[in-house]
Amino acid sequence: MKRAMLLILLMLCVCLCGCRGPDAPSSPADEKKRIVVGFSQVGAESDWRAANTLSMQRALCAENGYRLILDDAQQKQEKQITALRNFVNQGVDYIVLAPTTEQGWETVLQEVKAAGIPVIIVDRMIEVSDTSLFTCWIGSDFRREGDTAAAWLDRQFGSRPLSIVHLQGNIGSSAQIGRTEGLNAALESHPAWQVVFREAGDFIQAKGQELVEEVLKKGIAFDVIYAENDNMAYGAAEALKKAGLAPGKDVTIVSFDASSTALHMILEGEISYDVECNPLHGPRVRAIIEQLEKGETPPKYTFVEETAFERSGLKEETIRVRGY
Ligand code: GZL
Repeated sequence: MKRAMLLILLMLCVCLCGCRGPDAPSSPADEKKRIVVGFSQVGAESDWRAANTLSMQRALCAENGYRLILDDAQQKQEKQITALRNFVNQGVDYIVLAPTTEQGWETVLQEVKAAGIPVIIVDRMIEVSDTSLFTCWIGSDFRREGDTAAAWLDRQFGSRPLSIVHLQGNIGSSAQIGRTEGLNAALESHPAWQVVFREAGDFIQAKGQELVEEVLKKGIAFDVIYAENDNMAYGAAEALKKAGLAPGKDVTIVSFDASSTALHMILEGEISYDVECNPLHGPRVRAIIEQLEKGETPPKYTFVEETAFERSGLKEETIRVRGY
């Protein structure tokens, strides 16, 4: 009898300790099962960046089996380097890096490689002598974006004289390098085009506005503003309006990113052309991690599909469906 009682008592203990209802809060065991991803993000400087961050958060969420550790570097590479070192110390499973600039990653990526943590580069490119320092890259062809914008300028203005104000992104970032190269190539083939002002606005709206206010104050004449992202284009349009000029009428604005605000400005006639830069890397990064988890090898480089927008053919519905 005593033995039977003991047995029942033992089974009761096992049951109470071992089982959990379906809706029990996640235990440390569950927490352990999640894939931990350290994401070093450039910052929060633009609509594009906000959409990119949200895309990553939605894809690498707890419901999908991830724990995302997001670090905002405020556009400073040194903060990203610190973040990568912290991720190594935290023993994350994967690192996703959206690099501020192309140079300066060798040392810290050597440390990450030594720790055996795969690195996925998103958005902009990095320049490293040893490409085994990162597993794969997914992002945009920025030179093609610049060429696309320059080709539109050619269709609008041909070989007529053109004075261009060029608002650059962060100097040394792939987005700035590629978009600037595209314009420079067009300047080579259009001798009557000239850049009358070129400064870095760091992809920030306030700086875009300040630079155009500076140009207007100096009395520099110009026909076109080539803004390397939408937020600088918003600032530029604001500066023109404050000076009594009509963006899209008195001055043509060409921009990059194609965020929803900018596309509405196209509908309103303020921005004339906008080259898309797709920020929705979250699902792509998740697919890459799931490939790696299965021991598969993702492509080393993946360029995302992108288009461009102007007034003709653009509808409210297009903007709504794109959702960012
Ligand atoms: C482009 C991205 C750029 C965007 C800006 O892929 O790196 O950085 O064009 C953002 O809006 O700040």
